[in-house]
Amino acid sequence: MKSISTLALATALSLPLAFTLPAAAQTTAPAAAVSMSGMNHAGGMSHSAEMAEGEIRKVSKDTGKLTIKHGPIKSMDMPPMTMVFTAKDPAMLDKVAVGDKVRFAVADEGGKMLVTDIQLAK
Ligand SMILES: [Cu+2]
Repeated sequence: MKSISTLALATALSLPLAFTLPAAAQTTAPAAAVSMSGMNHAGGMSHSAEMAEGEIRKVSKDTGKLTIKHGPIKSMDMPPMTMVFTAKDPAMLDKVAVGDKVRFAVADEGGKMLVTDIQLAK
């Protein structure tokens, strides 16, 4: 029951994207490509939801920060590196431990790198 409604929601969310992309490609006008990359920067909703891979190096509960050795993050134009992120929700710090392999979503909030979602990877 629960998984079916989740699937329906995911389908509803992904359908508009699936239709938008081929439609934009069909116009083949350079302007379409420019406006699309512009939208990615301005809105960035679907892009920042993209999950990056990483490994937890440090959990700082007092400051609410996570040090993550991460792989490339295309949406942030970042090569693999180890860096400090701020956890959007302090509860995230209880879900992970040093050495854990994780998948996480990052958002750039006024220059501050925010982990908006994190989950353990196998
Ligand atoms: Cu980085």
